[in-house]
Amino acid sequence: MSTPLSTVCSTSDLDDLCINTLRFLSVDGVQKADSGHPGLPLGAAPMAYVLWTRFLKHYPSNPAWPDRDRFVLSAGHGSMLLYSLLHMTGYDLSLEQLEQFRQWGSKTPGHPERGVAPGVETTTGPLGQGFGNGVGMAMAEAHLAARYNRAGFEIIDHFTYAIVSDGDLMEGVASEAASLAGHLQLGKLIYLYDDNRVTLSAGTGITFTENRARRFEAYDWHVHTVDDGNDLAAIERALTDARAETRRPSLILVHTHLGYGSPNKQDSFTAHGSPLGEDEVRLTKQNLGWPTEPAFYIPEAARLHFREAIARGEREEAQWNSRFAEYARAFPELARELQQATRGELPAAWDKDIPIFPPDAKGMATRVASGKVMNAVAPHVPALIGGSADLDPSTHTALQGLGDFEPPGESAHDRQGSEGGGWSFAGRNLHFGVREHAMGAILNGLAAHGAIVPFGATFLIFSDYMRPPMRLAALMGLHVIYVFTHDSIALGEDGSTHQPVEQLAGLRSVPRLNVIRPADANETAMAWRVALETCDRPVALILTRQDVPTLDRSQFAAADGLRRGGYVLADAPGGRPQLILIATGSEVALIVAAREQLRARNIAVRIVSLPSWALFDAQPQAYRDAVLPPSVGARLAVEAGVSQGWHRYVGDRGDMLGVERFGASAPGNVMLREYGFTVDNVCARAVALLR
Ligand SMILES: Cc1ncc(C[n+]2csc(CCOP(=O)(O)OP(=O)(O)O)c2C)c(N)n1
Repeated sequence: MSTPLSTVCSTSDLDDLCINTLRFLSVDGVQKADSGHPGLPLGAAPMAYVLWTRFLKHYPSNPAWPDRDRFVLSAGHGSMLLYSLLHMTGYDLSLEQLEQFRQWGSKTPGHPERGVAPGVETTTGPLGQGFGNGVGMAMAEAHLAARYNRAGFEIIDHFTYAIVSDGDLMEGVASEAASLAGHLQLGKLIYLYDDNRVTLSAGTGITFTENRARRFEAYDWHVHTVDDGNDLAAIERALTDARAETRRPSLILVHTHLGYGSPNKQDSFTAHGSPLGEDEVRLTKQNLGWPTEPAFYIPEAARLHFREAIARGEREEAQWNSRFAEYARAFPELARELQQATRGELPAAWDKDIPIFPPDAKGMATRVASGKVMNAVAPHVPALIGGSADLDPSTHTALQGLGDFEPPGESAHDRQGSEGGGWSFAGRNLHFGVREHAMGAILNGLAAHGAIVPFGATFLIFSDYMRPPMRLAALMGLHVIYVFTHDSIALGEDGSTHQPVEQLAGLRSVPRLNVIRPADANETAMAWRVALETCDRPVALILTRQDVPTLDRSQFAAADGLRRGGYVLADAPGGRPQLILIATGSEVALIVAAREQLRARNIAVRIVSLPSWALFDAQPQAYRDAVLPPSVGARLAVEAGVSQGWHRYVGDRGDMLGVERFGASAPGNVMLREYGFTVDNVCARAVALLR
């Protein structure tokens, strides 16, 4: 039976009313779904309330307004708190959607997913990722502000906020990202830490006892503590201080109680990840002076107060629009460039300087070709920024003369490794340091921010260190470009620890991640075109350390066949092959040579370059059958990686020359020979298929 608020609710205080609305929308959502995490919203609602009603610059009617503040709920398991905030402040997320939390087809999945509910900036849930995403967003803001703002025209000027939890701070990726954020002096990055000292299965007393404040001070963060997470004035003061601190990122440790208000579960891990239970929900509501019924109760006063966000946002957006219009009159070129980047479009003639590489039997490593292409493109594509995890000389990903993204001022004392062109946030070379995992998370933040197409580079083997954010990039459909070099056992002497074997198969298994392993310099140029033109997903370029011949395209099919994922490089006489050889990347040169030998033995051979399974699989069946005719069962695939997955292209009667064990230390040519990547062996394996 419904009880009117006036007779039960012991408080008339508007703040309490609003905070309890967030708390109990969250609790009721979890209870109805019979699944979810009520503990965090109960404890963290006050800090979320202060941030969202007194500081956050946003416009619920236009969640894509470019200069909005960014908010990340890094502790994504507290998703009902975010959904409650979005609903209450007037985003297009109905109460029915909150009631459908975690249900099929709803806009309120278990953890917040970018693109599903409006206002969700990034997908979170895997702890620590949101922490890294926020750093990327703050880097994007700093870069765009340095590039586009002009005196009197601060058109890029926003904060990045997050709520982070114990779990976020425990994850290694947060340490990497925090270290870099401190070094970079990202003063507009402000994290509220829900310091409740309880995780999923225990108190932090058994796992996490370091001094978090001193840890972040050591990273050169500005650290502030709020002793009582229900003290709104203290939270407001801390946020005001954090915004006034322009040099260092801020961490505000807010002491809260997991499951606040629950008589039997507060401060216990039992409040973390399961519904409170109907009895406990009732007791908690009673304890906090909330009507026990109806569920999903929203007092009108609370709704009206939260909805002030709409008028405020409308005002702020309108002011920004007029500032931007003035800016566009004063700096039309810059304004056009920024708008184009924000829309995710490439500028006209962006590709006019991409080289055509002449045929060359010695050739060049595809990592080298990639570096040349990047440097030909970057001057025309201002949105392209990125860097490597301390591997620039090896990955060839430096954008020469386009500046180093570093804080201006005294930290510029050591300029070893500078790419030239200036030392400031306008620099387009990001130095991630040896931090692959944070690099992946930061790339996601950069891309999610908008107006930036980020790239990140490392050795293919170390893609393993960044798989979690890569998966999220694919899940979100973010336009991120990965440059992975040293792509096989052929990298040689560094040995088995550095020789990728299973990485290609692993990356290819990620839905919506386009993996491209180009065969030569011209395929590499084409791969970069695809990477830049593909806006709705991440692309991983897989490149060699060693030289590969640049094919003579007057003898072989044009490299733009790469756009279709796979193509006939050279055919048998009359287009009637007895045998098909298929390869990717550096092994294409091997099947090209094998073809010569087999032709000399009067065997009708077709050779196929298959740089991208994802693109090839997306082709119509007729095209795929034209490249790999079902009537030709004798097919040999050659790739210096595990054979897993190749049977779909070689079929039951085909074979695969791959690498089914770890590598070893030896010069690259010795490695290839010992592992059977020789023309003779390819021919022998191929001929065996004809018997
Ligand atoms: C990378 C990762 N590992 C494990 C989990 C499962 N998990 C979800 S929440 C949680 C503990 C969270 O504790 P805390 O961050 O303090 O959140 P709170 O208990 O305050 O809600 C764990 C282990 C996860 N979501 N992500």
